[in-house]
Amino acid sequence: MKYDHTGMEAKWQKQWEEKGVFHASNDSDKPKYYTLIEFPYPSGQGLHVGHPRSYTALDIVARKRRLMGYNVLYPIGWDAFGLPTENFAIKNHVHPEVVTKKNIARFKQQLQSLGISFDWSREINTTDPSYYKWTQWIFLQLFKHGLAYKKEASVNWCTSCKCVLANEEVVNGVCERCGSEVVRKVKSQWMLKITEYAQRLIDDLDLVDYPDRVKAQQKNWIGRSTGAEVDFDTTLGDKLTVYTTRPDTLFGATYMVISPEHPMIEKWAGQIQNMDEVRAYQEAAAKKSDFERTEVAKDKTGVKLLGVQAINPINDREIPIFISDYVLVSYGTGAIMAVPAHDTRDWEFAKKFGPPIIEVVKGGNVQEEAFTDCATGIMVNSGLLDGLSVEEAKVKITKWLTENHRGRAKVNFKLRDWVFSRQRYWGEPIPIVYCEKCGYVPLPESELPLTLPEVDSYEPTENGESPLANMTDWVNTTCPHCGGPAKRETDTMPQWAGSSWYFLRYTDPCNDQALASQQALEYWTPVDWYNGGMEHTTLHLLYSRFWHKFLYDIKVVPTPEPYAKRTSHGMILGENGEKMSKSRGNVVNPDDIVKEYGADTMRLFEMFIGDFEKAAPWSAAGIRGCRRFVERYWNLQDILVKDGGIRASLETPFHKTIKKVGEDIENLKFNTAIAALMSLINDIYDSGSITPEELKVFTILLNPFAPHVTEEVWSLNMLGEEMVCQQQWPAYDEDKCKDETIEIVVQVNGKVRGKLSMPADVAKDAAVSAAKADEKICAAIGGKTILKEIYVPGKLVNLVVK
Ligand code: ANZ
Ligand code: ZN
Repeated sequence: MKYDHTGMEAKWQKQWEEKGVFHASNDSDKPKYYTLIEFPYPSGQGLHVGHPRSYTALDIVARKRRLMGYNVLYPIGWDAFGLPTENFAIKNHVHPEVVTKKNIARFKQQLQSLGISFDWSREINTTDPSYYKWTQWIFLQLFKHGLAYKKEASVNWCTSCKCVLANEEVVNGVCERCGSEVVRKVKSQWMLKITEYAQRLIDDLDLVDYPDRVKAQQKNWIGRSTGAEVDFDTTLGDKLTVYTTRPDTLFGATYMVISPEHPMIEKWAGQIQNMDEVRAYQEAAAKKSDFERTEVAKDKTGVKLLGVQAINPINDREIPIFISDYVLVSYGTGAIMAVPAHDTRDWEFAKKFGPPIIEVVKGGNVQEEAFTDCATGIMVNSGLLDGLSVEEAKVKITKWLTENHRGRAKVNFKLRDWVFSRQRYWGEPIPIVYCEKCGYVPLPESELPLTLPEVDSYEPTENGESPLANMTDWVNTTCPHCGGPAKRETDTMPQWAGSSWYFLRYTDPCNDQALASQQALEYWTPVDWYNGGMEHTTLHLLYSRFWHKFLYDIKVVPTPEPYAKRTSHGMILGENGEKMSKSRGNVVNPDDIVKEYGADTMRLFEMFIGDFEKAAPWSAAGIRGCRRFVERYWNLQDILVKDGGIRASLETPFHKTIKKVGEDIENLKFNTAIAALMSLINDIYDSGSITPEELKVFTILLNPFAPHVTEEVWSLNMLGEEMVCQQQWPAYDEDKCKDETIEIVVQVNGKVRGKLSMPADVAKDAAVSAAKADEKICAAIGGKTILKEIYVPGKLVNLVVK
């Protein structure tokens, strides 16, 4: 019988679902295991061949865990709010909900055709009011704990999406989503105080098993630094405070720079003599992104404030104050002391604008080659600090500043609070009303979910307000506090809201009393193994850790960290090695592959394509190779004998393969696991036949990778009761993993004279006697006297003769 995947795959998919074999139980005596992949955004393009790489990998883990006797939760859902759907809706005049439904149906059908063992009974959808009710509920808790607040902020504004972006969504100065220019704009925004958790988000990385590169990226993004705040008096009487990581260089601070948005500029507007020039500069700076402003390479610009000077507290010298866009308002205090001898950007600025450059660390000058090593230098031109090392000087100056009330030690973080509002329709409404008398008032929890109203147009308004702002019926409401007239918040939550807690909902997806029951959370969390993209490291992964820590603090979840283990897959590229995209014409549609070769082949190929953690190009030849492997497996049925266990000649290859496949799966080495199965099948064909027991073990080992064909072979040949996916993962015997006989090289006076087959654990005496008894070796010795017998265990015997 020829292998034909058509029909076979759909048949098994139907049976699995009908029998609910992949449905996790919330009431089980088995140990639990929670595997998770990042749930997809159901875009209009359908599934990409990149999606199954992650899904298949964890499917293999999930299926293996079930075979090992675990109660496994491997859930799936839809992260369905977001801009692409909204933009499609605007363009085609259909409701985003309709678009979303259609896209989900397509994704679901595609995913099911791959035979991933998702628990479809727990499917969730972030745009479902019964889901976003709890997203809104978490927002209210954040608000009640002072972690959600509204603020006039200078934000990233995408000129094309007409929408605010978080810092994390701005990549190389452009919108992460659409690639358009991002400018700064002052807007009143809802913010979440992720900064309050900055230290814990760093510290608790010690509690989890994440790849080093993921931990490093999160730490860099949070950007903890230690230094000091220093207060500078000014000639206008006001104080200007700076943040510096190098307080030791205070004697070299020959000017100050404040950001163009610094509030002191308005206060001083009457006294600053060149205010026109200042205003022009402010306007130009507002049009630039933080990325452009802080680029080291860029030409420095700025304006000196005429009519005011600062006073360096360490030597009472008057120094000029500039505004320049390389100082950001959002970091530290928005003001710096500039030390041109030891900071590259200050040096470039001083070269152009003239303030003196005073060296204070010998061996740490910007122009010296050893500059990067400046922290190893010795202090000079620095009064009380002269002769000290940089580290000693930092301690001494910080003490001096503190004692003289001119400053204090300070820890700073690069991480900013999370801009949490979007001026869009297709997102969770923020459950807050504004009352003239009472201010921002939370909706009573009993009024959740606050559902999206039906609107006719989804376009953002001309002034950048959300389309909801035009829905006066919906907007005008009464204040839950005083009963007076009030207005609803018209901004909605960002794309990242629903995904910040979705893994909790899977544990108890239909609960309408709580986001999930205490019991379900106790049993299932934390997630045991979470695989996702590196691109989410400083977005979703960080956001969800923050929400989880907050939920832990208010005793909603039982653990401080959401995910015990995180892994990350590489991208699948086009055949030409470039990122797959329509414009490059190198997109592969998974539907075509499944149709032509079958899901089992597709899955095997996606796992065989290369190192799981690295990018790998698609290969049509690779697909055909995997298809041949499936056919070879199928054809084992032609050489199947009536009965028998694992034959002695195949015992070692079988035990070795069981061990290798099991270990490789745990270590993300799916490609070498498949290679081991390919090698075992060669050994089987070499032997000319296969016994039922051998076919049974091989089938179970292959099942997580190729679940359909293995079920078919299992049932056709009646290899056991129930389905393969309900069997037990085979055990191996360490002793039987060793090759039984090995080749030992025999030398006479260092010259190879023969190779002998011996037991793997042969001892010296036996090895030497066997060598001496061999005819060829005897001839080589030729009756001479043996002076020395050398044995290298498992490798060689050398006889020294004379
Ligand atoms: C004096 C100095 C001398 C500095 C020196 C550095 C080297 P990290 O490590 O990233 O935290 N800085 C402070 N606030 C800033 C802002 N709002 N915009 C731009 N730059 C700012 O960087 C801290 C250093 O970056 C601070 O230490 C300050 O320059 C600058 F040899 O102060 B330093
Ligand atoms: Zn009120």
